[in-house]
Amino acid sequence: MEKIKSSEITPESQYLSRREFLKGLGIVSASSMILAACGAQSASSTDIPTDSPANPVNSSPLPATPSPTVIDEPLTSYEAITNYNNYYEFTTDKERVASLAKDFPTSPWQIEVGGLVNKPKTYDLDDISKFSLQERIYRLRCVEAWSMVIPWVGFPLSELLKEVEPTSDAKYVRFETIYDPEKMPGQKVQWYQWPYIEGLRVDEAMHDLTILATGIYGKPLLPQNGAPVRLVVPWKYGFKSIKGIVKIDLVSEMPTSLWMAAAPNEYGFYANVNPEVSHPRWSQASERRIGDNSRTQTLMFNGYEEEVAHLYDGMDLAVNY
Ligand SMILES: Nc1nc2c(c(=O)[nH]1)N[C@H]1C(S)=C(S)[C@@H](COP(=O)(O)O)O[C@H]1N2
Ligand SMILES: [Mo]
Repeated sequence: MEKIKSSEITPESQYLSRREFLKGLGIVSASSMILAACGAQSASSTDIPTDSPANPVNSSPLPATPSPTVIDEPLTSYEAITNYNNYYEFTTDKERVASLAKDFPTSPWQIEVGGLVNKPKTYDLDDISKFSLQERIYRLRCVEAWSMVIPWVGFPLSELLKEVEPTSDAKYVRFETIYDPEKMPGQKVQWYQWPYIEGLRVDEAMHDLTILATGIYGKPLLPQNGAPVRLVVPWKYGFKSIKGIVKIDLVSEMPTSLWMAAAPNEYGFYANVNPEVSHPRWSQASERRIGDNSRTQTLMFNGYEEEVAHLYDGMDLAVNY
């Protein structure tokens, strides 16, 4: 396996010129320029480890346009993002997911998209690579009250959904993870109803913040982060962001997720991050930031209130948890 070439590491000058370019388009604020200058927000220029058994960095950087959203908080290190994971298909031990998932084959891979659509289509990795990639720097807030700031690379889910043309009967999107108990030892644990299922309302799925991610820090996703393709819905608890997707169906009824089936009184369909609605067993008012272990206040809709609150107008968020 080869090391990262120095030419792949974006020098700050180039990074700043990307920002200048965005600024020209009017989508970077003055404060984010200052952050960029401080090096606080650079997905592809810092913290990328060289090759190690736990972190096989073996492919070229993904070509992505810079993130339209910039967060006034340091990025979580690549090391932490790739070594502290929830992926119950492998194990419930966050620090062992990376090693158990290391050899999980993520190519070839197909995603079957169907249900209530005019143009069902099975996507392979080549088809997926045709979507134009963007960097999206998002907070990830796990329902267990820890969080990270992750520079994803991906594309809006809406772009894929538009290709398959949902019919007017389609109200929800149902996602399914690969089922392969021989390679995913956690799937032999009978307590959970495999495969992992998640769901969104169609309007949530079409929201621009909702992406299908294929990379982190400008590198293709590693198996532990849900390679080759996983969902990222930044205003919802992390468990909604389903990994290793093989099936996407447009449906008329609200899907039952793995977590709704496992503990319906603890995990609802919406799972919007909400500091005011406690988990039955713990408060959601604050969170532990992975990396420095600092305690920070949890924000309504994980800080994306302005963008998404309107989706829930008139809904009681304590009932629709
Ligand atoms: N298929 C699948 N997707 C999953 C999970 C899982 O166990 N299986 N865990 C979820 C949870 S609880 C979280 S917090 C995030 C963690 O993503 P990360 O390990 O890439 O940070 O993935 C989510 N997606
Ligand atoms: Mo989570």
